[in-house]
Amino acid sequence: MEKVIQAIKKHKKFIITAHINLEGDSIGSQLAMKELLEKLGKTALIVDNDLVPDHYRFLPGSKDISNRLDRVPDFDAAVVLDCPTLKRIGRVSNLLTKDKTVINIDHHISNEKFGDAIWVDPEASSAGEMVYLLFKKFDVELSRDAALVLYIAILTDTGSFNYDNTTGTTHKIAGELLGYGLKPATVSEDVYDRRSATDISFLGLVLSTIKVNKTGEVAYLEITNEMLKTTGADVAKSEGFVNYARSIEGVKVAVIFKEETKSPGIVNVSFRSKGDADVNVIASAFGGGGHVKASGCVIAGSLSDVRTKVLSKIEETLSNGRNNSNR
Ligand SMILES: [Mn+2]
Repeated sequence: MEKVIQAIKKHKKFIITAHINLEGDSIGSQLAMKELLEKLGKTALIVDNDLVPDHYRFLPGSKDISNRLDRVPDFDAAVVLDCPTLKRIGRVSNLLTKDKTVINIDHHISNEKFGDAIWVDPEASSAGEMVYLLFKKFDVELSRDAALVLYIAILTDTGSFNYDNTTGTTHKIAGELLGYGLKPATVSEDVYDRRSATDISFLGLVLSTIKVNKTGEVAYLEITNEMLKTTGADVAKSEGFVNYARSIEGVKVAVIFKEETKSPGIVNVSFRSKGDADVNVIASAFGGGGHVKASGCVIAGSLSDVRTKVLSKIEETLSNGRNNSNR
């Protein structure tokens, strides 16, 4: 953290970025980071590979998140949030020429420790939690808006305080953020209860693909481009669907396979685990990564080929785990 603080102090003109497929933590931590830098007298522009999905556009400041690389003014340092690898920032990596200082703030266990100032804390629930600690460290007061976006970062990355990245510290910080006048029920409604009927039909269609393997330990869902076409749904609305597979009793690893909408022949795979299964190891085997209980990777191939490969890797990993614990 100290190196990150020094790097922030040293520079004046910043860009802030995060991973492709923006979600609660990446958006919330970036927006709060922008406020922190500006309150420290710096300039800061948020530029991402993707646009903010519709259902997060209610977040204050989200309109200022740009995906126009050609409109980025000169800068001397980049804060990269919630990214285990530089590859995850997509096109934005083209802006990070050698003369730029890269500040890596992340909580993924698979973080490759890229950049010039690195603060990686796999114990942190979210990048949002880490940005909150920076506010404290710099002794900068948060606005209510910053408190809101950080609360949402924590809320979404902990699955509403259900996952085991939730700690006493997480609750303590969430409690402090609520002190800025946030109402948990209202925030939860804004984040989770604004689905359209289309979103629910889409969920129904995805849930109908559920399959469980022979041992009952692996459950999986899939999203095809055909399903998106028939329902007219936005793939970004599928955040959290994988948890339905994870909620089945006895399931240790849940997976959702998504056909890439823009590039056919590419499949996005998201993993969630329950108990002691480590899905970071499984995703890493395919060049991805993330957390022990939540990870992802991108694999080239048809959906059925990718499914076969991934399921056999999971079963192999689970059976290795069994053999090791027998010893
Ligand atoms: Mn995160």
